[in-house]
Amino acid sequence: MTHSPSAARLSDRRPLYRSVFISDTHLGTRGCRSDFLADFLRNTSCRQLYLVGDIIDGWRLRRSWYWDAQHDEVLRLILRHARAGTEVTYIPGNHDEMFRAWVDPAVHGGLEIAGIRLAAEAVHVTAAGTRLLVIHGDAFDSVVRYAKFLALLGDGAYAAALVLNRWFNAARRRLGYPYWSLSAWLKRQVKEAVKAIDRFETALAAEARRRGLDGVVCGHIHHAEMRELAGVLYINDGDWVESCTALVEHHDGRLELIDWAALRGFSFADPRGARTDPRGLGVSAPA
Ligand SMILES: [Mn+2]
Repeated sequence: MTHSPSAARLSDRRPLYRSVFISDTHLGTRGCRSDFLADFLRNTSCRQLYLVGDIIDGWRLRRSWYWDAQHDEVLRLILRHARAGTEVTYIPGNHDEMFRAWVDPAVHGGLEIAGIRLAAEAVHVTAAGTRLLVIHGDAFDSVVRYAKFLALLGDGAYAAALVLNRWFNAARRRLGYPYWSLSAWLKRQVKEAVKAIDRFETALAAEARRRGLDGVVCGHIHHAEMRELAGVLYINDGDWVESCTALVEHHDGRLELIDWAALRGFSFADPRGARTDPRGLGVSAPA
């Protein structure tokens, strides 16, 4: 007999997943899709929850600090998971590096606040015995802005760029300048972006391998991915700004990347908060 995830959650007390990994939520910025994230946290249960960096975005330095009730709700839900017995591990990233000062390497196991353990990194062992290095990944980043560039171009901006290129070169011609291809430049940039992502992935896989581990779980580049690389498993859990993805481990140790917005039928065009119910009952569970 098969249960839907929500039925399993209601019928017995076993959590939905063995572990859940999320990163790059960027709470404190307008970019954070906090309504989808709150919905995810409300409808998820797990033994271990890893917050893999860039969770709260630079509250001390940021000029355009943004916070609303939905952002509060996300924190409240994380604390609720911790209270309910979920082992929560917070691994700071570069946007929440203020927490890195709290991660004292001298203290074995790291600091714990309100049931949330702070650690620079972690090693997660799956039910199948796979040992994964859990780290944000910014230390292995050469040029991350390329990833954003790539995302931008993925959004149909390339077609717009071609139109712009025509106007641009018409103007250049009138001014007596030779033709300069914007589209060729963009193509070069995309190629560089792909190379930068590849370098990032290769560096992280190499680090896991160097430590004798079976793989790595990271975030940082907002690009969800799970594949074999250099003999180890490279997994990126994505983000909650440009996509809404999480890595989940099932009780048998099987790892899966889930796209929460797609599972729920949410659209990024939806007005913020329109598709969520604070009681978590008004929307149907994912299939
Ligand atoms: Mn980052």
